[in-house]
Amino acid sequence: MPVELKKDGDFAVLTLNRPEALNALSFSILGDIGRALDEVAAMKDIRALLVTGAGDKAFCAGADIKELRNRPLIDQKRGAELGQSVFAKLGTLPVASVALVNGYAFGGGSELALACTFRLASPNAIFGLPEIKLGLIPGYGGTQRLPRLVGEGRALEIIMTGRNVKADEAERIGLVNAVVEGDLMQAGRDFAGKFTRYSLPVLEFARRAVQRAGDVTLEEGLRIEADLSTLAYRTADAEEGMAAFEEKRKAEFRDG
Ligand code: CO8
Repeated sequence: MPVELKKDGDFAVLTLNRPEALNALSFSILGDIGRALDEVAAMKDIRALLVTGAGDKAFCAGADIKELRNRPLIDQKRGAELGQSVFAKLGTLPVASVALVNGYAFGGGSELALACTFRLASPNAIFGLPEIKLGLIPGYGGTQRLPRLVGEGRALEIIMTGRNVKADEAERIGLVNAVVEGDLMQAGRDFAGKFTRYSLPVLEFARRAVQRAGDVTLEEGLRIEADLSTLAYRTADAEEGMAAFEEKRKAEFRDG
């Protein structure tokens, strides 16, 4: 299967499994990712999603260029909308996602990683939005999500030159949360393990509030924060967290 979804303890693991084409995203694979993310949204007993690519060479080399070439224009527009809507699902999942970038992440591959909540990279990871070299521009969210992470000037430079961004630079400019040596899957579990013991709905409120920061005015953002922090305050988990503080014990959250 070109997209595999399995459960591994507290985690759902989504693997792009088309290593012979460096996990390139055909339209059918985008559809598979969308369906897999719907399944993740319905999973009851997971606390985070890990996203990775099969093989040791690539996370994902982007949209399938051979397929893109042969599509009529109307399908291309639908293709961009499909990619955008599938990747947007990552932002509305009830759990956070961590992209484990284990090699090339080009074009749609970088955009998939950008749509995840967090990104970890192996030292050989190489990011890029090389669409300009194909006479294209990014179509699966890159022009919008990259500047939100690294700033407009750097995003424009990366997109307009199509240049590669190696792992160490990606970490320096905030494109990835960390570069990790060794077992990237274990690093992903350890990274997510730093937040998965907290209340899931409250983590979701935090994600929703921060994700809106790049979209709205400060005034509107503060209103969103006030609403979401009030929702958090009303949970039984907030009651438990504050009681545990006073009673000098570890809080036991129940995701409600
Ligand atoms: N699409 C299709 N096939 C691919 C892709 C791809 N994106 N990337 C690699 N492959 C295939 C190769 O064709 C090759 O297959 P074959 O053996 O049958 O020839 C196999 O994967 C291995 O690749 P290489 O031999 O090229 O491996 P190298 O190690 O020499 O090079 C690279 C690795 C540098 C990653 C190179 O493969 C490469 O440059 N790939 C293309 C990267 C790229 O340009 N990605 C951006 C694509 S465009 C995009 O993602 C968004 C477009 C906007 C869409 C909007 C819709 C309207």
